[in-house]
Amino acid sequence: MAAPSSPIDSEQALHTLDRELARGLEMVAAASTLADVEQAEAAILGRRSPFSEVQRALGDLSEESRRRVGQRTNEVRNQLREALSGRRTALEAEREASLLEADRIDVTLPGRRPRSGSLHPLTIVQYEIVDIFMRMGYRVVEGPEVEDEWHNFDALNIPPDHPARTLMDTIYLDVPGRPELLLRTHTSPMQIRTMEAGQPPVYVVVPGRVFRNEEVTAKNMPVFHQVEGLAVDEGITLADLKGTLETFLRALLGQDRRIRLIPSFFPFVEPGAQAEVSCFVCDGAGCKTCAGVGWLESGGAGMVHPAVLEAVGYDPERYTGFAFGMGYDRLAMIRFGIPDIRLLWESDMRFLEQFEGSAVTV
Ligand code: YSA
Repeated sequence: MAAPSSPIDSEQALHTLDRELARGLEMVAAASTLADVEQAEAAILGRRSPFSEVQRALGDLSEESRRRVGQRTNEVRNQLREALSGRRTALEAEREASLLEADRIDVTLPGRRPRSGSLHPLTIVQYEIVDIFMRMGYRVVEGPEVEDEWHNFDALNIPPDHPARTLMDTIYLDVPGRPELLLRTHTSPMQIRTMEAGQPPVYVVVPGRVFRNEEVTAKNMPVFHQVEGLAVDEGITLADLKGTLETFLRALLGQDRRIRLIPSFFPFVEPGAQAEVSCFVCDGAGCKTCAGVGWLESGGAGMVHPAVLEAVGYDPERYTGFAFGMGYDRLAMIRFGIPDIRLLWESDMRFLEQFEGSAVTV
């Protein structure tokens, strides 16, 4: 409760107002926190302050005195409020500045770089292969990894008792009622699927994973990658096959590489060939990398067998074609000088880091 105001005269009142103004301005100037300002306001203008007492006593003064003292009261109140508000603004600005200072981030320091991934060497080689063939006008398609015997073998002129079936140690799937399902042993079944899907001219490449029940060695994996190529048109010859493989392997492995086709057998081509590329280390002279022969094997190839063309309803009298299947894990080994195929599968960062920034250049 406020103390009852005692009657005062106007001189006394004016004196109190001057004193309170001086005291108030001093308190405001000394306030170093916002809480100090609140306290000062309560002390100078609060209900129990001498200033408020003068205000309450105004009614007891004569009219003339009330006018004079009332006017002075207003002036003093305004001055004090102005001082309080100025101090508050200044302290708030100070607080804001110190908060900003505390939150300051030094952007002049080099930032911590998040580690970004990079392409796996196999992916780099796959992209390069696809790019080379696309520039030669080939279409890129992908096929199923789970195949049936018809596409993987029969349609490719490999009958059930043919030794080629046992040569490619096949992994059959255990699906009830579907004994014909297997993991494709090569990408060649996509030759059949592509030809079944449309008429010549056909120019496609098919990159993808293949599976064989094989032992792991420095050059062999049970899961590896092939890229199949198929061109069927009128008037295609063995020279087209050689020229295409030469263009491709030189673009991938270097323009000074030489290519040779040595006779080989695949039931779905006639004639069949093994495509070899001159050793990138000794350029054909013979060294450790190529086991002294001067050449590195890169895949199988040949002219599409007329029986295969017939199996998909193409007229072998009108159309001829070539096909090839390259193992690109081994192409990646040649491309980057990787001595052991297992390195491609081990996810060893020390190995993979060497390919960071390897541009996909063709
Ligand atoms: C042949 C004639 C054609 O007209 C079309 C395609 C072919 C290739 C045939 N389909 C095939 O698979 N032949 S192959 O068994 O000799 O494999 C081709 C390539 O795959 C090999 O030259 C080799 O580079 C790679 N390869 C084979 N087994 C591998 C392997 N790479 C890694 N690990 C294995 N286990």
